[in-house]
Amino acid sequence: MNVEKIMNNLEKKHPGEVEYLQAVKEVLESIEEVYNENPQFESANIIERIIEPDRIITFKVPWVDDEGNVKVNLGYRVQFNNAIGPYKGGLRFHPSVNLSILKFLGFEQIFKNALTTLPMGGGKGGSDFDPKGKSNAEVMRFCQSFMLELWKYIGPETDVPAGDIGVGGREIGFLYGMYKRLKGDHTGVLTGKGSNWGGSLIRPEATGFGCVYFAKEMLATRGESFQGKRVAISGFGNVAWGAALKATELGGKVVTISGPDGYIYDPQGISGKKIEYMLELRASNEDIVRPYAKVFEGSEFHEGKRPWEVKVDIALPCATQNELNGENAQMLVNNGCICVCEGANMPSTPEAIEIFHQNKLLFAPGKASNAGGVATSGLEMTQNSMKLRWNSQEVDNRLHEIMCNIHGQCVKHGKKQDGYVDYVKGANIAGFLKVANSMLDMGVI
Ligand code: NDP
Ligand code: 2IT
Repeated sequence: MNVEKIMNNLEKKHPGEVEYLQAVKEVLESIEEVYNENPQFESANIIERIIEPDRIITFKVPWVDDEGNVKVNLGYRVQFNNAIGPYKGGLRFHPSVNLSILKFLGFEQIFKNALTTLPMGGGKGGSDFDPKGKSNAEVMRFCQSFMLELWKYIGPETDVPAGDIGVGGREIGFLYGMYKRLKGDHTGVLTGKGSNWGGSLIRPEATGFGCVYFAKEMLATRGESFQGKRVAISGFGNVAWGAALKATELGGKVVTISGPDGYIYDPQGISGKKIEYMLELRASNEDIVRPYAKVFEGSEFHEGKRPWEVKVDIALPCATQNELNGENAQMLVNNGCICVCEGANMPSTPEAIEIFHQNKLLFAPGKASNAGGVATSGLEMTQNSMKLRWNSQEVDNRLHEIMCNIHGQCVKHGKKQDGYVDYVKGANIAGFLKVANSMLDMGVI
């Protein structure tokens, strides 16, 4: 495999799709060795087939705001690869959404879903709609218009969307309501549903919990644990919330959260009521963490800054892609951080990852460490198919088991001769082998 040549060709075909090209390059570099050892992949031209989505659906989403103005947003669904199961992946509503971002997320999702051990292919979708400052009625009308187009392309055995940035329980409710009306079926076509109408218990917590379970496994390889450790979390959304809950439960002290406006440093620890307050902040639809510092004495708001300058033992980036760069990584290393476990998708830049590897930090890429969200979506699909419901303990046990299994797969494929585990390589190889071998089994289709 000639990674440079493949990347040059891909860049010519998709100029300017920075995030997508970044994600593909990282995977190709990690799997190069394994790929070259298995000539059957080359003869089936697996690489060219796996790096392009099966199809991309784009559509316009017209809707009317509360003042009667007609608005138009763009909607997308990228159906990337369904070799091991129906397309599966979230929907993102954020003004930054474009095709490059959704293609990167869909590509990552293929390997992440393969790692979960459940039968799910990879997909992603969303819109450049900005939920910030919108009323409930506006969000509802937008979601209904979005689904009026999307429903034709999804189904419980075809493509099963879920949430991501800007899409939580409220949006899934509006989307599902419209799907149900159009289709006339009450099926498991979206995950992250309300627990009264088919949603799995623990799904809201799952990504953050899973991320902390993964970090716990990594720490254990060095005889360490969360007990007494200072933890920096970025973001204040669904994933950050779940991670804060579980890290605190395991004895860690979460000292930061962040938003687009800056970060909060709370040396006493963000626990109990303060974690509940994160939900209030999120529901306010205002996109800021600043108010936290006014509510909780002793905490500080650092405007326009990222939390990586704070001295911590463990960092859990849970906001968005490329939010932790080389400089931030160096700061974490200098401050004695031992473990970085990604809750978000691709939050660390390639330069940051290089620094973590050089300094032998425990570093987990999102496609392994944030797979608990989609894994629990998979468990929701299973419960919907079986028409039954597991209790929280049952779902949590399965989630824990899946995260331990993913950790094991990463160690198996990523352990170097000196004992250091390259989790990026491990996750990419394990995910790739499962999907590529499945594609081989099914011939050229
Ligand atoms: P939420 O919308 O609940 O929260 C996202 C957080 O990131 C918010 O704090 C948000 O602030 C912040 N954020 C978003 N974009 C930016 C930006 N450009 N600059 C700075 N901050 C930003 O989303 P989730 O918690 O669901 O998602 C967080 C990350 O986790 C994403 O990378 C997502 O892909 C990933 N993920 C989510 C899963 C899930 O199940 N929800 C599963 C696996 C991964 P704001 O929105 O106010 O801008
Ligand atoms: O990035 C992700 O894995 C998600 N946003 C969750 C996807 C899902 O289908 O639950």
